[in-house]
Amino acid sequence: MSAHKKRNISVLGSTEFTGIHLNKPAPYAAGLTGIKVALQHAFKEMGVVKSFRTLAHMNQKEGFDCPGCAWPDPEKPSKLGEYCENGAKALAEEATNKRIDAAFFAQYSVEELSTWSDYEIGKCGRLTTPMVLHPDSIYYQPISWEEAFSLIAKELQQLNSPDEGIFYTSGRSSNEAAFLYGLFVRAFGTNNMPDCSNMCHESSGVALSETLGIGKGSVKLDDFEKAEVVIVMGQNPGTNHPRMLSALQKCKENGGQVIAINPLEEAGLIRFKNPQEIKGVIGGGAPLTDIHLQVKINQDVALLKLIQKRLATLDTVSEKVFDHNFIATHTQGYEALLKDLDRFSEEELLERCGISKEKIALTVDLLAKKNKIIICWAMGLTQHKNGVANIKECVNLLLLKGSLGKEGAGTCPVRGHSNVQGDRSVGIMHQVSPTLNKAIENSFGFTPPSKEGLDTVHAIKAMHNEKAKVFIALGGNFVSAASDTLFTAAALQKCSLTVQVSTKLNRSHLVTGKTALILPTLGRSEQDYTNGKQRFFTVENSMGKVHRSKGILPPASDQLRSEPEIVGGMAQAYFKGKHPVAWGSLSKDYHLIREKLAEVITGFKNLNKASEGAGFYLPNNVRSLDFSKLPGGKAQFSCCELPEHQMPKDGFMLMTVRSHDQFNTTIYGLDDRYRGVHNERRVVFMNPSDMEARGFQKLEVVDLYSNYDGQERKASKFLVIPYNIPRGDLAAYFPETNVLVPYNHFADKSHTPISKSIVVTIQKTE
Ligand SMILES: Nc1nc2c(c(=O)[nH]1)N[C@H]1C(S)=C(S)[C@@H](COP(=O)(O)OP(=O)(O)OC[C@H]3O[C@@H](n4cnc5c(=O)[nH]c(N)nc54)[C@H](O)[C@@H]3O)O[C@H]1N2
Ligand SMILES: Nc1nc2c(c(=O)[nH]1)N[C@H]1C(S)=C(S)[C@@H](COP(=O)(O)OP(=O)(O)OC[C@H]3O[C@@H](n4cnc5c(=O)[nH]c(N)nc54)[C@H](O)[C@@H]3O)O[C@H]1N2
Ligand code: SF4
Ligand SMILES: [Mo]
Repeated sequence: MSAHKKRNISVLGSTEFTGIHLNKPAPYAAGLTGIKVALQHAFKEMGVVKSFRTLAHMNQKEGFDCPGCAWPDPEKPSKLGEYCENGAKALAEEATNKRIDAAFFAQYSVEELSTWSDYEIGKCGRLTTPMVLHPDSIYYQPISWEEAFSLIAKELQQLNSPDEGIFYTSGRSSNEAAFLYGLFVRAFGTNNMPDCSNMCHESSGVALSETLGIGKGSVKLDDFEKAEVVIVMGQNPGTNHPRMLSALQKCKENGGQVIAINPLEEAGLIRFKNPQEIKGVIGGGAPLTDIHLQVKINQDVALLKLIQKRLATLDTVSEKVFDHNFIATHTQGYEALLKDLDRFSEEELLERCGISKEKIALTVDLLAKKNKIIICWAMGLTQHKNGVANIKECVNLLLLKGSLGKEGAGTCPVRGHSNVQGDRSVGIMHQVSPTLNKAIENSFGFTPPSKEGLDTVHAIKAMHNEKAKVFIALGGNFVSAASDTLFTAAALQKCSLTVQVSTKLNRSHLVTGKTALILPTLGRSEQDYTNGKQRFFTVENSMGKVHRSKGILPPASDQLRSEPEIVGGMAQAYFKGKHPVAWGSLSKDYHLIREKLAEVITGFKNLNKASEGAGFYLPNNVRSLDFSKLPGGKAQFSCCELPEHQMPKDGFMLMTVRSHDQFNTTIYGLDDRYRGVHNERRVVFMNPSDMEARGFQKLEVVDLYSNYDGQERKASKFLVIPYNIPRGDLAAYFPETNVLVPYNHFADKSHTPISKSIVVTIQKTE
């Protein structure tokens, strides 16, 4: 093979405008339009008959789990359909009738494909056959599975140390696949297992583990029916967890109230027309939010401190505001917290969060009287330098109110990918767990490595420094999802081999190492047969319930392999029979994987038996108020600092968010219906007063710049849209704006990139 020729790859793809038109932001979510749009997407990708047949099995007991988000299914799913508009889009994207075959790759070089937009790339169809990109080529060519596995084994063997390998996971993999993958990576000899959750809820995991002793939430779905107050912070459920709106609706019907804390007035939080009810289709729908606190970006700590201070003042008068019995029995650090709050003036806190005194008073009044409180949150809290502090302040509030370990109350970090929580539970992590290592050693007869591995941001750095040379991804789209797109691209391009186990074509197949492999795999919705017998797998939802999922569609191609088979194939080629783990039998028999998983991972006892039925909840110490593993055996109050930002003159704070028509880097369409934007993604939302001050017209073309540590980064060509957003704040979509996020600026402790608070300046495009 000749020496590597540098390919001419367009890392960012097309930046052409697509023909915007604007409407008023929608006054409600879902309703008839939601049903219509869901079906349009489904029919276009799958045809009418297949759409109805497949949707009828999604989120049903005998069917498959929605490939969209991790929101749980009700105990008794409605036979009429238990999915939302965006679940239908996620399914349509996976179950599309379009195919990418070897002829497609012979026609289009990676150089040409890389100039397309992510939307165009994603719409090409399902990957059907393993492909290789040789160092001297710009065209992918077919390769057999066995040759692909040998190529991987050879590259892995050539590394100077196992720590030169990076093994990424995205949260779509089943528990079985993820467990086997983690086992292979450890057997290979490294803990370099960066995961999409490093860019996602890692801040929640860190904050909750330190304060409550478990990195997961404590509520169950039916707690929403019993809650007196649900606070939805830094989350846009109408788009990203649409069926959560039904849970909020039930809370309201039972007399509960909803507080939304968000710089934007998201449609899904204003009013919900439940498509499963007649009144939701023909009526005006149900109002959801009682109080909207339009906090400035990244000022949630200030807001929560202000609320705690006001509640503390009221408590000195009535003593019924805080749950003193709960505080005395279950917590540590109460006095220190009260003292610490004295450091902050109410005036400063009020000014920082930018909310009116009246709204704060309303909120404090409501919270003072109630003690069944749920706090839900997502990326609006986790993706900041102080992401961990944001969540610790939420825990403070719940502890003060005794809102844990009782029905209708608790923590609810709302997870992203459908099995991201399960993947972590079964051992995908870069941290070392001595208990897990011991259990693996006992069950499998080898000693896993005890050195901490690299998370996402540190894996990028290692590849850039050529300290890591082989990158393998079980799902996902690393180059577009990670921060600092150009830096991340350069890091991947320095690798000797990049491998993507994928269902659909994406940019990470085009921005590659010297050699690259595409290994096509089965999706959720597809049947997984071996020796004439259909296999199923298990997943864990956002509330810690494990249940099974069984596909119903014939596979997109007869060459696809399941994820456990692909992992097993890599392991067999690498170890060549010289390893105590029976990789071959495990990758064929998921029952066997589950047996071993149950032996090794706490809480999964009887996994095989339990996953036959309705599923089961994993143990959760917060539900039983057992804090014995924490200092003093108590839940911990935290004293956190306020965030500091170096704002230049004319600087703005930018949050990078999802449109209504995308799943992370998968672009379903070009609309963001609820925010009134149609047929365009290159937009930046700005307060009309800021536009006036800066002399920007509606749809002015501008460039965004960030400048960290003296390095300027630029995102070119965005259209300014006047929007109801606090002054000084901006919003734009990811992945287009990931070029602006410096890879080496991330949350303290959790290392989550600062994708929701990027300091930028903005200039008219020359
Ligand atoms: N359809 C669809 N569903 C999805 C996804 C998808 O892309 N599409 N992605 C999945 C994944 S992986 C994830 S992690 C989740 C993400 O779900 P979300 O976290 O809801 O997604 P984002 O669009 O990032 O929205 C963040 C929200 O936080 C607000 N926000 C931003 N900064 C701040 C802040 O400083 N303070 C406060 N209080 N609010 C702030 C924004 O205005 C926005 O409403 O969704 C999952 N579900
Ligand atoms: N600026 C900015 N950046 C962000 C975020 C943000 O809010 N702002 N959000 C972050 C968050 S929360 C997350 S979770 C990450 C997401 O990061 P990733 O998880 O890496 O990205 P996805 O776009 O979800 O991955 C999509 C790809 O997964 C593959 N895929 C889909 N289903 C399957 C399957 O069943 N098996 C396999 N093997 N592959 C499959 C398809 O090929 C598809 O192209 O992005 C992060 N990046
Ligand atoms: S709420 Fe999430 S899991 Fe449920 S159907 Fe919608 S996208 Fe799928
Ligand atoms: Mo996520």
